[in-house]
Amino acid sequence: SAVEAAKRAAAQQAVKDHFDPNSTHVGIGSGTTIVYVVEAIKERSTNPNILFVPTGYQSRQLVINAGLQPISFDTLPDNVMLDVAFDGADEVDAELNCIKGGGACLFQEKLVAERAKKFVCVADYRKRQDRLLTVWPTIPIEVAPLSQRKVVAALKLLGSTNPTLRTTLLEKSGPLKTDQDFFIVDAPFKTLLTTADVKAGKGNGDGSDGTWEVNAISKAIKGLTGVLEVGIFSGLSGPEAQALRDENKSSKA
Ligand code: DER
Repeated sequence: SAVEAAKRAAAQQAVKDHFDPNSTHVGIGSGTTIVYVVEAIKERSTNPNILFVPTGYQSRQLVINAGLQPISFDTLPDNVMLDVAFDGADEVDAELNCIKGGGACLFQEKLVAERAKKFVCVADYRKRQDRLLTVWPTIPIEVAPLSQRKVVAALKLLGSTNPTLRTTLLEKSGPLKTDQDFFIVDAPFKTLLTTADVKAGKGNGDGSDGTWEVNAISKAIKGLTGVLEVGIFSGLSGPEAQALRDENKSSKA
């Protein structure tokens, strides 16, 4: 299909541009696009000693089935940063902020993304929007089961119309459980403003006028007791990315 071809093309380009065969540690995300990333890495990888950090059971199985060497995130030596981490996204905005969590793997995905010198988001044309929550309707949030009802109530106070506990009706009766044995709450919000939007006066961005900026809503949700992680990946990650961000700011100044 055209979509699968687009996913494969995005993955091939991402690996061509950002996979260095001399890498020692590479992060592998979750979802369907990442399957093409692993295929492309397999085609280019000559070094059998590269260690691949998965972001959940599906990602780990993908690495193993490709004959690549997995290493668990919690056995990484403290001083080791991943050379690069590849992952998909549900939506990406003009500032490269991402909505992630469609596959309910957002916690380990964020752990790995933040441990990488460079985070490469592989997303086909469907994911690209000016602002987050344009097409993808909700922010996925990983929540401790005991706190789920309280978190839903708090999300409504932040302006989410109908936060919903994710269930897997077809595969299992009852709520979906993540690889951490937590719940996912999907919280709809109005389209999120970028930092540029707030600077341009398009809204307060702090919820006071009903509009939220990407980082502000992410921080507000993360601050709720019982929330493990929020499916908003803001900007790039890692020290190299910080330098890019600073460079961007100075060039825009
Ligand atoms: O859950 C995630 O964040 C995944 O990366 C995901 O939603 C992207 O999935 P896709 O590559 O199957 O669209």
